[in-house]
Amino acid sequence: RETYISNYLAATRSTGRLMLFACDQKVEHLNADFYGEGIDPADNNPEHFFRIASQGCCGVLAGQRGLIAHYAASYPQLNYLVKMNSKTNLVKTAQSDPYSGMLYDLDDILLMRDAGVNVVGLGYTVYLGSDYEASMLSEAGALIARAHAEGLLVVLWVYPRGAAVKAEKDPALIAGAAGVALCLGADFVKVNPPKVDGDAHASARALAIASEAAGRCGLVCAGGSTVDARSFLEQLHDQIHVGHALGNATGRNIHQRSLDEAVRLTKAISALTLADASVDEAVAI
Ligand code: FBP
Repeated sequence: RETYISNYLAATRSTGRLMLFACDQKVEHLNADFYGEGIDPADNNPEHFFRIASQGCCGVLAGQRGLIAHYAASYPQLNYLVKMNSKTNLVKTAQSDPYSGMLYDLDDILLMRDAGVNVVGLGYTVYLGSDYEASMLSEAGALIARAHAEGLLVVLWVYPRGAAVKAEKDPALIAGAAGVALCLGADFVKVNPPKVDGDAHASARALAIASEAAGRCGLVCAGGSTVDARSFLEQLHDQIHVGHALGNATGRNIHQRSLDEAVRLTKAISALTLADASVDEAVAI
């Protein structure tokens, strides 16, 4: 229990809120998120993640075990959250229901922790509504129980997806996803922001219903594709103050920028997420 509390405090920087830097896209989206038009060339080098996190400010760096293992010795001060499953986007969900399999066993992560890597938590994706939902739910449930016994916190990515799902960002489905994560025992649930056509504030109000449905499981939103920094911070401010999100989970909007810009944005996001800064205050950082 003491390990769990200290990991929780480290991950949330003693605020109870989460600033998660999502660095799992090298598997999820292959290299499309890291090289090409509109993406800073620095992003093609995986060490970019670690430079940003170490010079900037985040609660946890979330990525697959191997990515973390390759760089953690050079960046021992960071809090790591190991993503336990992943799949690539070559799996076309229009033709087949998605399944994201476990990549390694919890024991492998505990060995890594014993070797000195600062692993504070685990992540796992459930595709709700997929034909393989039952497998992912039971893997997630068992993982959470074991992780908690080992003092690790768990963030579930819960994405409604598959042939049975007509609209992945339907507000009622997102609220349902939040409740599923709570019932599995997750500490935080990461969802896509619900979509209400043409009205950003209505989307944030829909998010408030999902946050309430998540109960004692904190809800955070995926960042999505990169937009200008102020627009991103305004959206995040709405998610927190209207949608009652308990933090953020941002990937591309951070790492697709130059090191300087990305470092600055992590500080702005952290100020807004963890210290209730206004958008103007965050932009000025
Ligand atoms: P972004 O902030 O870049 O949107 O990352 C969020 C994220 O959930 C990643 O953690 C994950 O790899 C990816 O998006 C999954 O996206 P998709 O909806 O394409 O499966």
